[in-house]
Amino acid sequence: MTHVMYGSPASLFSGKARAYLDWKGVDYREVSPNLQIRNEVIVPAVGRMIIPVIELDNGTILQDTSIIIDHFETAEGGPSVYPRTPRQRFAALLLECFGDEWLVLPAMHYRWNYNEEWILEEFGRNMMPDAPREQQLAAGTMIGQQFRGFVPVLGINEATIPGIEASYEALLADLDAHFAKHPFLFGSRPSIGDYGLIGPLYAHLYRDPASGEIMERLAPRVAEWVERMVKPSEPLSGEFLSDDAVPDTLIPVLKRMMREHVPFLTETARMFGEWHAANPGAEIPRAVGMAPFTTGGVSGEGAARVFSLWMLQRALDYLASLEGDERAACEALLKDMGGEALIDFGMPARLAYEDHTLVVA
Ligand SMILES: N[C@@H](CCC(=O)N[C@@H](CS)C(=O)NCC(=O)O)C(=O)O
Repeated sequence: MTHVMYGSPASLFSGKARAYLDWKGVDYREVSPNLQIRNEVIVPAVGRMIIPVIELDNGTILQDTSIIIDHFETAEGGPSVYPRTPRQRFAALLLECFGDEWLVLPAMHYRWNYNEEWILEEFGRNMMPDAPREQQLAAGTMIGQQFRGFVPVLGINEATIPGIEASYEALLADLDAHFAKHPFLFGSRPSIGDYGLIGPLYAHLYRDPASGEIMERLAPRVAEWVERMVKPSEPLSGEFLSDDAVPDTLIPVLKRMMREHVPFLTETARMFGEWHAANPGAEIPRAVGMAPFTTGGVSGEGAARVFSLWMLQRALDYLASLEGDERAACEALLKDMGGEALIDFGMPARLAYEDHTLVVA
């Protein structure tokens, strides 16, 4: 028996998990979840409908791509996507958080404002491959409504769209310059940071046709990196750069995270602290209100998602584990990227992900 991944070609986080599993050489098959899998496997095990979900060959269910990746890193051994040296590892964890939690803005904007009809049909094709087109469109529209509903909640609207597009186009230019010099973020091996970025940059921003045309036109080297990521020609190969080098070409990308994402995370943390003080022991909600953000010079408000803090905590835990020269090297890197706010971030409560749910540890 092999492992099963319940996932879908159009899903952001399925793309992250799939790219990793394929590079890692994991023996698995991917199954598109139908209603029965949803009701009999995913919802009973996870408590809600979400993909990707992995069912291991021993029946264990894993959810959350970071948990899935960490499971196989330990279970399979062999070359790792986690750099061993401090600056690279810390920067890679930051970029995983940035990709997973911040680049959903451009991903969802371009999908729903440039590819809506296509994606509704695509959802339908995945659900009922043999049905006539009209029926596929009707089924896809039902599923699509839920995801379309996330768009305003994330803070994507007429006022913020110009900023989201300006920021995304500038990010593409920065990444295009980086990939002119390096195949992956930190050398010739993909890192956990590459897997964070591939989620949004594959399904929504490369595979959706109108988005893919934009990426090919503005940043062809980013499109080539996407192809290297999702069709690894040599799994388990490559090296991270020597001497713990973080390429200069990544500094603008990290600066963007510090400038746009970190203030939003800081406000999310403050709001979560208030919520936690007022609701001790209560189940953690997905969002603790709407927090202000600025992207591409334009300001808006988006759902303050507690999960984003758990992703940031992964990077901050690593920083906290370092001492002496190693810690000093990471703090110097933070200063280079304008990330001093992360040195004493002050997470209001420690978070843990237990039984597929966020809890205060
Ligand atoms: N952080 C999770 C996120 C998974 C996720 O958001 N999956 C999306 C599809 S790409 C989903 O199923 N969303 C349903 C929902 O959020 O209600 C992970 O890394 O697996």
